Amino acid sequence: MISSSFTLNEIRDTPNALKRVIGELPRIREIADTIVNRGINRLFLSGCGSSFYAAMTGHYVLVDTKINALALPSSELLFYYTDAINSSSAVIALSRSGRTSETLAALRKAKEKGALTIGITCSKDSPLEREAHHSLLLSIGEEQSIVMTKSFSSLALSTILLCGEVKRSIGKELESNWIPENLPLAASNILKLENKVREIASELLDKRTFIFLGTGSAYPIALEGALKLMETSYVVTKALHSLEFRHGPIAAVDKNVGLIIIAHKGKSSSALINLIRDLKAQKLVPIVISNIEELEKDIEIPLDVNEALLPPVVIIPLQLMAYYVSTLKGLNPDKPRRLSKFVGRF
Ligand code: F1P
Repeated sequence: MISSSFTLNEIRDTPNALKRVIGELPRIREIADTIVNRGINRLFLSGCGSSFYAAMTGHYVLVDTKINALALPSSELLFYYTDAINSSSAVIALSRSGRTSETLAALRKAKEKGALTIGITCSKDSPLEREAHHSLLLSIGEEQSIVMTKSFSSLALSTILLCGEVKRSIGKELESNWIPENLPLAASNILKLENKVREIASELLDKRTFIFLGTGSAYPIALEGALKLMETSYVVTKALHSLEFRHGPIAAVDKNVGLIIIAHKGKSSSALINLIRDLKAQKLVPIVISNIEELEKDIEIPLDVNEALLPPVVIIPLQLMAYYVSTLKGLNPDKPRRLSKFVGRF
């Protein structure tokens, strides 16, 4: 096992990164007002890999508004949606490096089509920061890790906050449980569960496949959790909308498959409680990560806020799980095979 890992240290630095992002609220409000004052009616949220999943987390904030928000991988936006982009559109492009080829190409195309472009990045003076009409630079400290950790939480939180501020700017009240200030402390508390997560990981080493389930804002977390495990531990993983699991995939599950449910307290709580009860009745024992009081949990999320705000914190135990499955298998998550920090050509 490796003794000191920058990937692990950067996961542990997430509370500080989240504080930094919350400190950017004045700038986030400015950008949100620009979007609203321009009369934007269509918002494309895009990125690649983890940045795409971070972009997805923003989408859930705007579903009950007149703004049509759609999250897409940058390549899909570029290849299939450019005809839908015009001067009433805004493209919010996320990229830790600010250098990913498809993301830059989509941004450039969107500019050509007259869209308002917003870049969210952790990399100062990157092409994304320079070329977007407006950019939000997240100064969370250099992330050495190849797989995204605190940068994922930071990109997700900034996107969620930006979409929340867009909502506020169009005159919609944010719910009383919209309390982003509670996230850094919750992230610190989750990190105290590291030993428990390590124990859980140690019981997963013989699994050949993993299925991650999530509804609403937990779905991008299921996707990102599945990606983290694949990137660090080289196992095949799949993420599904939780209730979709019963529509076919359940047939493929046996003792070689690890099943993980991310259950956010919110609109689908009662359906998730029923789902988990039904799975247990069929002798399927999922690992449950949740803040729903009524559920028996393997990892309890100590945070009771609007479910759209949960992703930046809920991803932490999944990152730790990926880290420990990897190291307990004798792999090195600091050096994932074939991966580089960004993909610069397509
Ligand atoms: C995005 C990304 C990462 C992934 C891999 C390659 O980079 O896809 O999510 O882990 O290392 O790059 P970026 O556009 O956010 O810099």
